[in-house]
Amino acid sequence: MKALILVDLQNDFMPGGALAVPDGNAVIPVANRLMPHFDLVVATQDWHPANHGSFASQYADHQPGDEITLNGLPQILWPDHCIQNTTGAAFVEGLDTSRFDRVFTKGTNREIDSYSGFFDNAWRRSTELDEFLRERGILDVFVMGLATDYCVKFTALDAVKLGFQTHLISDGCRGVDLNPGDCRRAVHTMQAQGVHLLDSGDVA
Ligand code: VGL
Ligand code: ZN
Repeated sequence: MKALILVDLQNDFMPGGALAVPDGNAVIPVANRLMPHFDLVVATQDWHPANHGSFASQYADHQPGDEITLNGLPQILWPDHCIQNTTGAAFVEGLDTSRFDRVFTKGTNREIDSYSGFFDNAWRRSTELDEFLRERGILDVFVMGLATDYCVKFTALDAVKLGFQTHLISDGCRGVDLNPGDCRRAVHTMQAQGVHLLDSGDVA
């Protein structure tokens, strides 16, 4: 059984959004085309309280892009994004959300960020995505979405650690590249840890 994991296909990550991922909108048609080919489709949704600790606006002396320590963990500071119940946090219009079997929200605790769809950044709290997939007999997960160098990367790496055969749909991902080369390095790291790369055309 195969699951498609759609990572953070939300307005704030689209061009013009609060944390725009260059060309992020290009992956929406890929998601729509792929969904009918999977046994299960799950989506992650970045879902922050307005005072989230990853927001640069929470600190008088910091800007987006700065790195701080948040409760003992390194944390990059971001513009305010994906605030719960705002348009920015909503799934992109045109994305066929009727095909989602379930949505997993993350980043809801202001004290810790959550890039992976499975766990927070300290691996303390699970979203229960792992159990959800296992209970349904999923052995293979296919990951795509935004952003390659953050939420896609950590979702795929956790999937490998949890024992899923993990596939990255390359043309279904776009990244932030805060430092040039971040996306390329993220893909290398994923491959080195056992993630298989493929194109959406190889799936369907
Ligand atoms: C993401 C930075 C902050 C992502 C979410 O979806 O990759 N990146 N929050
Ligand atoms: Zn976030």
